[in-house]
Parts: sequence; C-alpha cells; structure tokens
Amino acid sequence: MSIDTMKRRSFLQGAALLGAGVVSKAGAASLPEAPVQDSAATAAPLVPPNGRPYNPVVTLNGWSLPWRMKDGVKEFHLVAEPVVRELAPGMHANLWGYNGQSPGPTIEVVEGDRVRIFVTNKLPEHTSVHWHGQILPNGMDGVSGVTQPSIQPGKTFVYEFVAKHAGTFMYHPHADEMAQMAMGMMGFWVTHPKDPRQHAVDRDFVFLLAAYDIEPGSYTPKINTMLDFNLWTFNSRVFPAIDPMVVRQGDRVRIRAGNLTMTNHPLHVHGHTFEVTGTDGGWVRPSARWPEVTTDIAVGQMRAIEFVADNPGDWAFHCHKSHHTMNAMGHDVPTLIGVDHRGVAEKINQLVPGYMVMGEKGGAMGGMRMALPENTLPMMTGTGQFGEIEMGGMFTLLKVREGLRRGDYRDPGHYRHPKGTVAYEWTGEKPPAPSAPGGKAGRAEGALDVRRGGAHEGHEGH
Ligand SMILES: [Cu+2]
Repeated sequence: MSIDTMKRRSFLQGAALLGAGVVSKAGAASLPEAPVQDSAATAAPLVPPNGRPYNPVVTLNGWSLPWRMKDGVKEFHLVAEPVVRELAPGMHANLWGYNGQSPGPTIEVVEGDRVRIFVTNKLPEHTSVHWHGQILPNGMDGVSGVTQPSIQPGKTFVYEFVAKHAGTFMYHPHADEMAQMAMGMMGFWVTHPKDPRQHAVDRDFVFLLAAYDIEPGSYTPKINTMLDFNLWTFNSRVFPAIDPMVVRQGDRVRIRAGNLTMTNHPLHVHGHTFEVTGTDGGWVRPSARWPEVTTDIAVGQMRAIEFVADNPGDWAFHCHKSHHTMNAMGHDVPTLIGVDHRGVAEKINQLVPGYMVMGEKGGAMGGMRMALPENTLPMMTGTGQFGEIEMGGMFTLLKVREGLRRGDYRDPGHYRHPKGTVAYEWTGEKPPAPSAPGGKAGRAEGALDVRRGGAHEGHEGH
C-alpha cells in the first residue's frame, strides 16, 4: 500500500467519523420524527403498526399522528407552528396549528398506554398544550403559569402520562388562548378501549368545531372577534369542501365532535335518530341514553353520537344555527323581503358598477353570480343533483349506501332515488283553501302582503 493510498484511507475514515460526529446518531434519535401533513384531504385511517390493536377513527379532512414505540412508551412529536390551511378550494387562511395543519393531527392511543409527547414550539410566542379531558398528574395538564412554565419559541417540552380512560378528548393551548385558539391551535384525541370489541362501530368519524373571522380579501383571522365570526367550520373546512361521511347501509356509525368555538352548536342529522353515547367525561351507560336527531354541543364539550345507518340516501348533517351554515358574509345587511327594488339597482349601478340587489324575495342566492373579492367564498354554495344547495359552513352529507366495502370512504356520488320517492310538483287540482273551524275562508283584513315571485324574476337582468 502506498503512502498516498494510506493517507487517502485515513482521510476517508476521518471524514466518515467527522460526519458521524456532526449528525450524531444519539442526537437524531432523541426526538421522535415529527411527520408533517400539507394536504387538507381526509387521510386513510391509521391502522396501528404496533402496540395494542384498536379500530382507528377517520378524521374528516384531517389525519392521525404516527408514533414511535420506545421501551413500551408511545412517543409522539407535535410541532406548534404557523400553517396555511385550505378552508376550501380557492380560499386559504394563515393559521397556527401543529405539524403542518390546523387542526393538528388526531392522536390515537389505547386505554392504559403510557404516552410521551414532545412539543416543539415554532410559533413566534410561547405556548403550552392542555390535554382536555385527560385525568393526569397536575404537572402534565399544560396550563401556562399554573402547572408549568410556558414553552418559549424554539424550545421543546415533554409531556408524559398514562391514558387512563377510554374516550373522546382534545388538545389545545392554555397560553394566550384567545389568540392561539382563534388562530386554529387545536387537535383531536381518542383513547380507544383496551378491548377493541368494546363499543366497536363500523365507522368512527371525528372533527372539531372551529370558527374564524377572516375578512374578504384578507388571509389572517381577526383574533379579537367574540361572536361575529364569518366562517364556521368542521376541522377548519367549510361546506362544500367538507368531505361527506360515507357509510355502508347497516353500519353502526359513530360521529365524535368537539367544540372549541365561542358558542354552542346544535348538530342535526337527517333520516336517522341517534343516541349520545359519549361525552368528554366518558361513555354514557345505555340506561341513561335517549334518542335525538339534534344534540347541542356547548363550548368546550365533546360528544360522541351513535346510530345504525339503516336509511339509504344523501342526508344533511349540519349545525342547526342557520348562520352557521353560511360562508363569509356581512352581518349588517337589512332584511329586504317584500321591498320592491325595481329601478334602484340601475341607479346604484351608475355609482357602483356590478351592484346586485339581494333579498327582495328572500335570501336565496342560488343562480346569483357576483364577482367576489380575493380569498373569500360565496355565502351559500354547493350544487346537488337537483340544483343549488345554498349552504356553507358547518354542513356536510351523510351518504348511506348499500354494499360498500369495509373501509371504503370514497364519495359514491349522488344518491339514486328509487322511482316514486322524490318530492314533485303537484299539477292536479288544488285543494280548497283551508279555514279555521267556524271562521271565514280567505285572507284576513290587513294581512301582510309579502311579494313572492311574479314577473320580476331573477337577478341576471339588473
Ligand atoms: Cu353552529
């Protein structure tokens, strides 16, 4: 071996050692990987690769966080950071979230698991993470100033506890909460039962309710808004950009929702009755359940509802506060039902080109087409097989279909109604006007004359 070759070999060895020193193996392994998600699509359920088995949930327009097993402990890594969330195609929001998305990834563990969560703060201010609903040692509760110092920017903290109780939980900051939650800092947490047969369902959907106030033309939520939000979301998505909940006819279905907005949301499902089977305090014993078609979820609450999807179709599932099923809108618009606008629009058009009169015959906006400011959405939108849906915000469809494969969540398209089962226009003889017993038929003297329809149809001509 020549001296040159020896020099060369020792140089290479030195380089290899230097490399190992720069990226120390111990250093790289000390923190679990922090997977990042940049898609707002609904990810396939995360089938547990190790640890105790469980039936994974489906996070609507979201995903679940992978973990690493280390000496029997499930290690997760959350990164608090600014993110860009697609609220709907054509509208993006500058939010704060975790691991690339808002809401952050769903964390799924099994009752009895020891869990270690690394939280790295890449926000411009301090934060903390509160594990909402978990029964854990006080110092792991994540309340800045009370149970721990805040996590300063650039720092990583560790939370460690045993997930004692199966149930439906969430996580969010307990530091500068008004700003951080208004910016989208939140995530779902599911602790599955030890026995996967306990409370087993065929489909298990999860989402968080969040509200944002993003002025048309802007990208960042106004964090001082208390009530007048203009975007009401399931997992920071608005209809029609919220994926449908696709289920097989006969499936037992669970839907879990958590409310991190500043008001209550009565969630309503069509075509089925359900029971509230779980709260953030745990599972409701069967003798304490009652049937409902709407359940109110108060601020800070979680609810799990369950039903057998025995009625095929495309069923609306939505918050029942009608303003919550609309997108970006003005709240200071006067009610104009019954007011004749003929002539007014032409005059205003000379001052404001493109001005449209709205609301004269009700609020319906189907068929209206007005240029929108940058980065906002029409108030009411979505198209179904029979026309405009005129919904936005907290609205989606429960699609019940025969014969789907287990685990198949693909949108099956519009429901094909059996012949004779769709409401239709009556063209036969009109029944006589009804009258109160003993009263006179016809209109009362001075009854309010609400103008509906007539020759002055449509808005395209204005
Ligand atoms: Cu609502």
